[in-house]
Amino acid sequence: MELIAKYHVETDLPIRKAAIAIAAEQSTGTWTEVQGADNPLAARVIRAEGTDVEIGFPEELFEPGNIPQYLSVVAGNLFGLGALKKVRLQDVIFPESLVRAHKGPRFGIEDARRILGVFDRPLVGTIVKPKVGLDPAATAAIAAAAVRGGLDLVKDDETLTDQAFCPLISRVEAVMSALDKVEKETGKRAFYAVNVTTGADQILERAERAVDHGANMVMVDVLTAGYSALEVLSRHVDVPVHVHRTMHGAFTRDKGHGISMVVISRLVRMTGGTNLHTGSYMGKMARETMENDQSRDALREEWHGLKRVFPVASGGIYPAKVSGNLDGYGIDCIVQAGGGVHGHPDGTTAGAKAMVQAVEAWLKQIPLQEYAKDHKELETALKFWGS
Ligand code: RUB
Ligand code: CA
Repeated sequence: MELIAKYHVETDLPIRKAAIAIAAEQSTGTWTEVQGADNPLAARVIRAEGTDVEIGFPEELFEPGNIPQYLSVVAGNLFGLGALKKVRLQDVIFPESLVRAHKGPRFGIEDARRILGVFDRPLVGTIVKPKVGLDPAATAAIAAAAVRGGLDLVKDDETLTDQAFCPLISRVEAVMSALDKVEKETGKRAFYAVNVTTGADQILERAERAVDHGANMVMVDVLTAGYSALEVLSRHVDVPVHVHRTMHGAFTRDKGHGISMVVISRLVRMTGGTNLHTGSYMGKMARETMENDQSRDALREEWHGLKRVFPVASGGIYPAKVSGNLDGYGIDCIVQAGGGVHGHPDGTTAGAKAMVQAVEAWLKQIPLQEYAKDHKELETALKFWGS
């Protein structure tokens, strides 16, 4: 079996020559002829047409279970090859043995739904805002206000970890005790994804400590911390993992160069995320919807028996942007708003209700303006941010 890597390549060389250069650089060869480079571990060019290149890498080239090593092969030094003007890794078809060397999510979509008792609608989440600067008590008050409004998930911003102004353990304790109180009063259960991102020497201990202090979900910034950080969490920590993709724009933004969100999605599913930010169809960071579709499918379609992962639409979302995202992602997704909840003129609980109402309107296929007539939080949101 082979691993097939698909690239977009821009070069002045004949495309086949460029493809051969990539295959050589990333397997047995180098810039000049060396003896023995035509051995069975040599990669081969499967396709080289226009700007499309597909390279087949023999399975034996890879160390099963070692994601950093896979990346050094399919997404390594080729990005610096002087003969290529641009190169983007668009997709990777992994052989079954490499996928199976990873366990995938310990908690998938179905598990997260079972924990919440929510089965028939998209989940609605929020990021606590202001992004940073709140102390644990203030963070907990905002989280509780959001869940009172009906939200299923409250998460930290990606830049909040364990700073002195809001120490992680005090934060977990404060937020979880506030959410327990809301659950006792209203029956509404929600996840709190506490951001445990840190260096490799500490992340597991930090996450375990967070869980010991009540955390029911942990969050990791996968691209800054590394896929191995996610993998260690999903294997050893007994709660679902929310995966933020901060820094992805450095790889994904240029459609001619870098690494696609689809590849990131596959790696996150292999290494065990429960939720992954995959981009929005409408929002402040909305980009290519085709890549959203492909990432969504990579997370949710049957794939060597691995559990399914929630795509998360986030970034500049408010009630009027909900339906466009749900049209793209469907029921099995999380739609999330920070400013679009806490910036509501009547506060966080009203903002949360307005988001939930926008999801209800989509589910019932009722136009938002129509639904807003007897849902005052939504009505206020549409007036304030536009519809
Ligand atoms: C959203 C937010 C998210 C990013 C992520 O806050 O804090 O971290 O938008 O973007 P707000 P993506 O709702 O106030 O914009 O999900 O595209 O990676
Ligand atoms: Ca953020």
